[in-house]
Amino acid sequence: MKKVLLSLVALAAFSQADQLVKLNVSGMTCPACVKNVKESLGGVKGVKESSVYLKDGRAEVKADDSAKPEAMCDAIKQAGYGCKVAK
Ligand SMILES: [Cu+2]
Repeated sequence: MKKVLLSLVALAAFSQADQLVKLNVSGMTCPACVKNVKESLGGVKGVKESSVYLKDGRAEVKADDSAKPEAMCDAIKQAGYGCKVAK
């Protein structure tokens, strides 16, 4: 019984809150670029949802707390775009 309670506490500790990460993305010129950036973000661990704005060169990413903004930028850079985590 004690063991069950401990596992429940552990589970609760793992269900963290979401974070909203803002990124400045450069080099996007058309809707296909937006799609590429969205797909790159979707491949990053912890990312749940992303909105990418072509005109503004921005992306907003909903992710769980364990996700690293730097990893999101790395994924975008690997797809051939520039990225900086917005402060
Ligand atoms: Cu494009």
